[in-house]
Formats: sequence, structure tokens, C-alpha cells
Amino acid sequence: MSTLVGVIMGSTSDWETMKRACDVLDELNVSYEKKVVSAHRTPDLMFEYAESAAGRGLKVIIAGAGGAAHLPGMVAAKTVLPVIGVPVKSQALNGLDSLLSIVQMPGGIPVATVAIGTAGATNAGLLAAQIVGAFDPDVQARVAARRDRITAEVLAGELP
Ligand code: RP5
Repeated sequence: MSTLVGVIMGSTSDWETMKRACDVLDELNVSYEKKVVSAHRTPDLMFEYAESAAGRGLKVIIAGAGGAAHLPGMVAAKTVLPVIGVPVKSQALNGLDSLLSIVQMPGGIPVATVAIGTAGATNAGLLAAQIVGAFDPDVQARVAARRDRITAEVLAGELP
């Protein structure tokens, strides 16, 4: 079976954040590939990656970038696969620049944008698994079991 999720990021410096998405996909046993693809440093690779993604069997792309974060939107422009954008926390503006760059897509080319930073990357992994799970009952059952575990942990929690 082909790899289902593509996790791409603009720089190796995004890995600390984007690792969270991969951790979730590992935990839920959803196949993925990971790669640095930069909109401004490797634009030809970005187009090639986006154009070939569906044909290679990917079902969802998670794209993380920081600053003037055009990677998710440009990838979304070149594929009909769902693209989840992760705004990586930038040094200068704490990721608000990344968030606004990714979330404000003009109507017609959607990017499903998650929160800034590690919470967003975790949720991107979960959202990708949920999309895959809509067509794969085993993956959906693992997502549901993860939810149940979180609920049980909260219910068992005690305040000091
Ligand atoms: C973006 O610029 C990357 O996504 C990264 O978040 C940011 C900084 O990249 P580096 O200068 O650390 O490579 O392209």
C-alpha cells in the first residue's frame, strides 16, 4: 500500500515543530513520508512534489512553514489533495506572520490551517489521520481510542 500522508516543511529548522505531526501519525500507525520542501529555496521541487502527490497515492499533505509562509498555499494551488497548513512559530513575530500568511487564502484554494506551533502540528497529524480514517475504519478506531484515552486521563486527574 502506498504512503498516505506527506509531511513537508520549509526548513530543517521547522522539524522540532513538525515532528509532533509525525509523532501522532506514528502513534496512530498511519503511513507518511517527511521532506524539506521550500517555497522560496526549492520552488521547482515544491511544484514537482505537489503535482505528483496524488498520483503517488498520497491522500493528505501537511505543510509547515514560518515567516512569510507561502508553502502550504502554493502546494494547495498545485494539488487537489487536502492540504493542512501548520504555522511555525517565527522568531520575529512569534508565528503571527506565519498564521496570517497561511490562513488568509482567497476563496477557491483552501488550506486547512491549524494553530501556531506544536499544538498545531499535533492537530495537523490528528486531522490527517481523521481524514484517512473517514475511509479506513481501522485508522478511525485508533483515533477514537486515542480520544477515549484522553477523556479517561482528564476524568482521572486530581487537583492538588
Ligand atoms: C521558512 O523560513 C521556514 O519554513 C522556516 O520556518 C523559516 C526560517 O527558515 P531557516 O532560515 O531557519 O532555514 O522558509
